[in-house]
Amino acid sequence: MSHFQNVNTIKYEGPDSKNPYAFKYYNPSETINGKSMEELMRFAVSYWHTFTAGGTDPFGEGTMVRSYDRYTGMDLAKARLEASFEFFEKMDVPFFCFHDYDIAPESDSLTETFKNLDEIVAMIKDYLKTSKTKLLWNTANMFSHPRWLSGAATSPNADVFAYAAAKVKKGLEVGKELGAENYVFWGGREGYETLLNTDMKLELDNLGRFFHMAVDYAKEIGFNAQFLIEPKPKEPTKHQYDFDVATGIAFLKTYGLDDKFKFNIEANHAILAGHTFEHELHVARIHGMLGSVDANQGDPLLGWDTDEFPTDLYSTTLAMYEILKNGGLGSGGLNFDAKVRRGSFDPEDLFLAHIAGMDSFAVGSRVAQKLIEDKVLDNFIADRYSSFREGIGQDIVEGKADFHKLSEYALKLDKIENISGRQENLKATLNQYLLNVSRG
Ligand code: XLS
Ligand code: CA
Ligand code: CA
Repeated sequence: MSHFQNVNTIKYEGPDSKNPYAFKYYNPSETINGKSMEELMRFAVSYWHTFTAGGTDPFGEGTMVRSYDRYTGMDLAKARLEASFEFFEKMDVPFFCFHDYDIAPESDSLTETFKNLDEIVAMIKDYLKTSKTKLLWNTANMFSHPRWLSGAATSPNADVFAYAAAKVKKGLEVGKELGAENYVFWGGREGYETLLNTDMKLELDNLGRFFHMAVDYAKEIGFNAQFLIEPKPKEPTKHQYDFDVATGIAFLKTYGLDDKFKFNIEANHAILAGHTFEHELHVARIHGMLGSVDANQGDPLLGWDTDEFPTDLYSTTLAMYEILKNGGLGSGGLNFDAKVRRGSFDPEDLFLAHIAGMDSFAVGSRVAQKLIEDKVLDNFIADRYSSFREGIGQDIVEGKADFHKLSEYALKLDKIENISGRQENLKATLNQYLLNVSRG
């Protein structure tokens, strides 16, 4: 049966198209710096927001109208799976992502949970034989069930730690079985509410131990996916341990894990951490640790994790700038960890939302590529730091200066001449590129 009978495969029709069910800017085969848009952006659909979420909020029930709503339990899981592969095909996306809990129901018995999972994983494996859409990453949900109320690998309860290990062990096996290119660790409830009851040192040490065990097990079973940590500063706990990329790097280095992990950076989480999306991408990139992206946007007026579909062209442009500078995303991709609003309850809204997100990143990729080609920012930045390419600046960079030499130099200076940072002009130039380049 068809779950989305009102929608056909979405195609590129160009910027003048009035067809809502067509891409205006995302042209999968168009080349950006030697890669097709499809290969560069590697879009993924998130299973949880698209097929599992129903539009509930703290004030009300779900609003979404879905063909599979009449089922429950494993029948619901199977109907959702059928709908998902129809959706992937019609959206023509190369990837999808899921939590174990999204694809198969959890029960109080771990044995039964794994049995449910095995049954659905076997079905996914079958779909993957013919589907173009592959698994970008999977992960374990270790935050929804009450057992995780004080965290998983950072729980004060060793039984919970063991349970979490069993879930991730299974997740790694599933990832290998389905050919996942990455495995994601988002902290969930790995954080704390108050120091009055928390042994932070033990919790962090345990988290380090947990990640080492995961690395060892993946190696043991020959699962070569890239491991990714997804930082988030707060929500659900007040203090999340993986606050932002910089905190994540410090953690990974402290526990000797920095060569095993990269980062999955979510736009909305960057904002919650008081950063911009591009800041987080940049920090990861300059450390060689930009792995994958959860492409969404937050709302500064709300201040929580709203997971909206990305439509802000400034943000997509600056994000694509970092991604292009990174030489692409390697085994990562742009995963729409984004949900349609509660009022957008039609199944068709799922298509319209993904089109909006993909078109926004397509515009971003074109504009960013042109900015790079024309060296707009590169030349400006090179000039701004030119004092470090000659004289005393070059000595500093080459390690030929110490406080004696610098002090002697400074004492002889009669005046210091700074140059303008030209922020406003650079922003106007960005506008000019956005307006002139976006149509392709
Ligand atoms: C929640 C996170 C989560 C991760 C995967 O805020 O974004 O959905 O991406 O567990
Ligand atoms: Ca996410
Ligand atoms: Ca989020």
